[in-house]
Amino acid sequence: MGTPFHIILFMILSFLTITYGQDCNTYTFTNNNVYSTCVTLPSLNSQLHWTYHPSNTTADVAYRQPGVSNSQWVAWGLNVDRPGMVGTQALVGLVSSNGSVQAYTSSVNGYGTGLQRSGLSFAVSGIRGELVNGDVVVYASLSLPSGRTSFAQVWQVGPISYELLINTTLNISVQLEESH
Ligand SMILES: *[C@@H]1O[C@H](CO)[C@@H](O)[C@H](O)[C@H]1NC(C)=O
Ligand SMILES: *[C@@H]1O[C@H](CO)[C@@H](O)[C@H](O)[C@H]1NC(C)=O
Ligand SMILES: *[C@@H]1O[C@H](CO)[C@@H](O)[C@H](O)[C@H]1NC(C)=O
Ligand SMILES: CC(=O)N[C@H]1CO[C@H](CO)[C@@H](O)[C@@H]1O
Repeated sequence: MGTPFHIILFMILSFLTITYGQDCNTYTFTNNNVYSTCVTLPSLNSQLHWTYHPSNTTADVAYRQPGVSNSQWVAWGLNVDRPGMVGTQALVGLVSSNGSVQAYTSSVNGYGTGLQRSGLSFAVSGIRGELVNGDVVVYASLSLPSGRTSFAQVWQVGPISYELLINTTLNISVQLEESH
C-alpha cells in the first residue's frame, strides 16, 4: 500500500523494568479472549496481553493501545536479533479516517521506515485489528523462534504526538502466577 505516512522515529533509550500483572487484566476483549499474562509497557500506556504455548512455541498476543484517534497508526514488535528499532518485527494497526483498522506486519529495516507491509522473520497468523472506544487492539499469533522466549520489544504510536521509541525486554514465558 505504499507509504501513506512517513515517520521519523527518534530513539530514546530507556532502561526500565517491566512490572508484570497490573490492572490490565481487567480488560475485556470484544471476542472474550482471555490471555494468561499482560503487561503495561513503560510508556504510552500501551498494553500487551499474551498466552504462550510452549508445546509449539506460539504466543497469542493482543497489543492494545489506548487513546488513538482516526488516521493514526500504532505498532508493536519484537526484535529477535538485538535491542533497538532496526530489525523489529512489527504488528501494525493503521486506523483509517473512517475508524476502520487495517492490521498487517512490517519488518523494520531502517530508521526512515514507512512501516510498509512485509512478512516477518517468523510466522504470524490470525492478524486483525479493531478500534474500540479509542483503543486500538491488534491480535495475532506469533510462531516464535524455538527455544527463545526473551526478546527486545519496541512500540510506537504516530504520526504526530509521540516521536519516541522505547525498547525494553519482554520475557514472554513469564506467567501471571509468577507476578507480584
Ligand atoms: C499452538 O498450541 C496451542 C495449544 O495447544 C493451540 O491452541 C494453537 O492453535 C497452536 N498454534 C499453532 C499455530 O499451531
Ligand atoms: C474505511 O476506510 C477503509 C480504508 O480507506 C476502506 O477500505 C473501507 O472500505 C472504509 N469503510 C467504510 C465503512 O467506509
Ligand atoms: C523468563 O522468565 C522465566 C520465568 O520466570 C525465567 O525462568 C527465565 O529465566 C526468564 N528468562 C530471561 C531471559 O529472563
Ligand atoms: C538501540 C537501542 O535502543 N538499544 C538499547 C535497548 O535497550 C537496552 C536495554 O533495555 C539497551 O541495552 C540497548 O542499548
